[in-house]
Amino acid sequence: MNSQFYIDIEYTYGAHNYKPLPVVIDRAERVWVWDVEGKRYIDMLSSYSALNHGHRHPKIVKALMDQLQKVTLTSRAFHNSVLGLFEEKLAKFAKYDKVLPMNTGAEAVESALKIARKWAYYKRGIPMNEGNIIVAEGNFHGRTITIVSFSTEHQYRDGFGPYTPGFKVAKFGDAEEVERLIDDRTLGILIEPIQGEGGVKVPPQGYLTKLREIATKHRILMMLDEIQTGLGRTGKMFAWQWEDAKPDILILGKALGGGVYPVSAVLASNEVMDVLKPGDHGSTFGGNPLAAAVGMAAIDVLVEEKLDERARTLGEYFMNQLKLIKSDCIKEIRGKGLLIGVEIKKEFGPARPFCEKLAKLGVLCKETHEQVIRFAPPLVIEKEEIDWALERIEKVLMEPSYEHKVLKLS
Ligand code: IF1
Repeated sequence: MNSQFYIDIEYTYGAHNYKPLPVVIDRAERVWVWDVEGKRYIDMLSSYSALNHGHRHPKIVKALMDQLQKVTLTSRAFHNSVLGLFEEKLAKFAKYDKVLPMNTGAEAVESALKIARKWAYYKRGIPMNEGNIIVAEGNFHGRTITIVSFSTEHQYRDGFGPYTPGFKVAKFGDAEEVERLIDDRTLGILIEPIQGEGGVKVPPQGYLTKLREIATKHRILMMLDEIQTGLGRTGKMFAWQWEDAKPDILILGKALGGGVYPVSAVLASNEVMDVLKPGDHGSTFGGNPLAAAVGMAAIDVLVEEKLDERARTLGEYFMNQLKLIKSDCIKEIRGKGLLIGVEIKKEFGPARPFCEKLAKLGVLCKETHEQVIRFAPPLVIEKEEIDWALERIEKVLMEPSYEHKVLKLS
């Protein structure tokens, strides 16, 4: 069967909630994927930073295969011989007292909101069910109804009301506005250290530190969604480490599953996490043996292969090389570590056609919003592989300048 066959049956039988590039991936290894015709591509999206370890990392695949031979699912009605080891490893790795194991990022975000609210009503004296949480304009935290209730992106909310109340929106990067919005019902702040979907928006240096100070001063919870920025992506194990801004609640997902299994988690102190009593919250698959085994291997590989340092040094190299490309269509190049966005000037059209041209040349990436091409390769990428991609990126970014000049002259 050829690619079109797979594209057609997906279109016939699958919901049309995505418009994928016309690439049908059949096989993957580290940073490379092959389509059904055997054409090779370099993966510069990493499934939105879920593939920090690369495709099918041998140590992570082995952990999954070994656990498959023992027990895969027990529910939390019983204990299992892996979960506690994973919780201990993750708690010590991220330096928190306790871990709530979940599956997807949105589930972890929802769980964090529930924990924060319960803490506010039972520990902080905020009147029951009257709390509010401050979020950022341009936020992306998942697709549940509560989460899209505080999205500022029309399409993510349209047709999904009525919406969950209890959220206030502050301009991203503006700590002073956050403080102005705090009232006697405010219980927390939920922020992405860098807004991925928002267009790889990096806040001013010091923003996270100011949020940390404000949260401490007003005794409200600082919650950081590091589902995309965490686990080495920005050049530190956690993006908050670029400043002195350790959150009260840390939310992880994506790469915690090593690119082979959905694993997410909420981390907090005993004082915060202990508001959850047996029966308060749960999940069929949360903390299952496969997730725990893979989660432990994912943490081990991050540390053993120093994937945070790789993201820092290779990210600097990638960013500097991109900045040498003298293309008229580039408005800005921004990001941190191996989370990089190239913003295209509006007069050169949206970013999508650039991604389509790059795919034809064997480079897989994705536009975020209209104008930004996001480059986020696996952190195991080699410098030579970045160079391979850069050759093609430069070719595509230089093309429109030529076309644009020719059109302008004519
Ligand atoms: C889609 C975006 C990225 C996330 C952050 C929570 C979640 C995500 C910071 C939810 C998930 C994914 C979801 C996927 C596309 C992708 C995405 F474009 F949607 F926004 F990465 F930027 N917090 N992001 O980035 O985690 O429930 O998906 O496991 O929904 O289209 P999830």
